[in-house]
Amino acid sequence: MAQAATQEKPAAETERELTDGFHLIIDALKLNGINTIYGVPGIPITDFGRMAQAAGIRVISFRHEQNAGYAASIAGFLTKKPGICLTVSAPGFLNGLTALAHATTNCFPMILISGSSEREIVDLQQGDYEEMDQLAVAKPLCKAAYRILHARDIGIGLARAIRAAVSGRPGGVYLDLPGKLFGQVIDAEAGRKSLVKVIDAAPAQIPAPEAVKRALDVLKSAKRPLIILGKGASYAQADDAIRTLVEKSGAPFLPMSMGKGLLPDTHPQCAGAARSTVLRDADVVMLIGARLNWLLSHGKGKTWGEAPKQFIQIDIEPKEMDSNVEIVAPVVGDIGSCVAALLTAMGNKWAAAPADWVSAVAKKREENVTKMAPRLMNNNSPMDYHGALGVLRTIVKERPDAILVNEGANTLDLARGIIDVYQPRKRLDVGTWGVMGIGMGYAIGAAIETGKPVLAIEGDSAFGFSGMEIETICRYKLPVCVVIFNNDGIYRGTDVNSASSDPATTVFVKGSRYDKMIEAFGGVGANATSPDELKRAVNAAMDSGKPTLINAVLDPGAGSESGRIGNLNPQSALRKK
Ligand code: OXT
Ligand code: ADP
Ligand code: MG
Repeated sequence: MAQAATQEKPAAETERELTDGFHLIIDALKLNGINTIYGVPGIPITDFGRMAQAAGIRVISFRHEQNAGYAASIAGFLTKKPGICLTVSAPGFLNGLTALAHATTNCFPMILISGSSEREIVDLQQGDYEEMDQLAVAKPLCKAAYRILHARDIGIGLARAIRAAVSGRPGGVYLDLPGKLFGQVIDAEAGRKSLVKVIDAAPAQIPAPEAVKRALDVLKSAKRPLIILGKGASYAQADDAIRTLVEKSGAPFLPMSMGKGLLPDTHPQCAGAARSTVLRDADVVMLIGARLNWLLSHGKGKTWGEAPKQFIQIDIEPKEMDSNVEIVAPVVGDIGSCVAALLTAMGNKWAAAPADWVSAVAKKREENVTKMAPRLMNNNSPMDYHGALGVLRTIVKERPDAILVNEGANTLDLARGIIDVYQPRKRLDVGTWGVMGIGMGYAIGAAIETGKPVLAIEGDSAFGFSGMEIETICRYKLPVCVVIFNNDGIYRGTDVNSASSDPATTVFVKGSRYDKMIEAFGGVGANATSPDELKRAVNAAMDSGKPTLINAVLDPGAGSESGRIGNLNPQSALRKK
């Protein structure tokens, strides 16, 4: 707080306590329990970052705003509070915008706060430093976008941003702070009074009793019920109630990628290893926090088989219902309230799912698990995916508390199936867009927010999108172990360009040693050429908690085009067979 001190003013006024935009934003964040900011400094927010740090907010400074944004987005997912990303104007803002759009797409609460240039110059397009109408650019890519022009509106502006991010379906919010705002001075008492502590930011949304009854009537009629648990169910933090519902229903459950761990993948009702079977044969499907988008083949077509299906859907967003196929029993509300209402209405006499269906699914699951088991034991050098993932699977089993971050194509798809997850919100990955680049941002966000060790399993291409942040990991001494599945390229390292001396579009420098990169910043590097070496290196990293990067040498021929989603690649009708 500053004291007004101008000789011309009367005495009463000179003693008036003043505050400014810088301090009001910091006070407003703290008042609302926001204690961490992820960002990159520069004009006009450098001093703001310094002051926030001095005021006790943790300010994590990145090398690129996109990674700071991904960290903020996953902080939102993990904590149910908006993750904050702070950037400079135009280019920094645009770098952060991908992550904001990603947060919106994935239903994670996040606020992108960007400094911006002088409004008068921007609006007349007179060429200011980093000129851009950021508010207009952000609007289509987030839930809400606000600009604060006056220091007295900071409290209300931040309250609006918080509410928009976390209430209803969570998502990204943009908050535009023109450079001039930070230095605006107002009376400190008036400033204090203008701040808003948001009460009940994400109010419970209780489902209608008739919707609950309708859903249970449909579920009761099922001969082959299935429950699908999506990342909305993980986000909801209604873990015990969800587990009770699944167990009471007796139905097989299928976790989506980030729904894994709500119930352990080793749970007897888990149908993760019988995915095709349950999607094809189920007659009633209850979706909890999962959309019928591309990841579930839109609820129709070959994946879902010929047998007629009835869908029950639990979601906070009413417009999600009937988005792809008819939902016969929509239950609109927050998952915690919906599941609690379902459990109450089920009572104590609920008949568990038919035994023949449950045992048919279990049989299929055991067949698949047994078929896979020997492949996970191989000690090939160079490694294949199964050999490498076999040892990582055991390490995660022994350390269920660790958070797994995962991206790539084959590295992603095979790790998702092979590595069992035992606790909620322990698997973080590419999400709804299948985006490469979340890796190091997620790893940093997860380590900062939870204090738990992080194991990031990265394709060599995927890692490249955020690789520079290993310096950030070393700088903040975070317990992150990065394992790079190095098969010399995107999908594989064996493509050849026969038209010129340029390398093929999907291959990288052969035999790269990514482990050397982290050594430049004082971290631990290791090169692993066999599953045994990989196991030793990862265990050492997880025991020490030191920032570590392991270059896991994979056979360049291992892997298939686009992993498990090669079918989505358009084919040229003119391509020679
Ligand atoms: O039931 P069936 O018989 O069908 O069997 C299933 C399960 O039952 C069974 N299963 C098991 N069996 C035994 N034991 C266990 N425990 C078990 N668990 C499961 O296994 C099968 C398969 O199960 P799954 O995986 O559950 O089922 P399925 O059918 O695959 O599920 C369908 C999907 C759609 C739900 C699933 O596939 C999925 O979630 N997919 C997500 C895919 C995704 O998002 N991919 C990322 C994008 S790919 C591509 O776009 C890439 N790019 C382009 C790019 C991107 N993305 N972003 C940006 C910003 N720029 C560019 C790039 C550049 S990937 C990429 C880099 C790739 O190279 P890297 O070097 O990084 O990686 P590598 O490939 O490793 O080289
Ligand atoms: P997945 O990719 O795991 O299938 P999606 O991202 O497609 O999951 O779906 C998540 C769904 O969860 C979204 O439709 C979102 O509206 C919903 N959701 C998120 N949080 C809650 C909540 N607290 N209560 C109810 N629904 C929620
Ligand atoms: Mg690769």
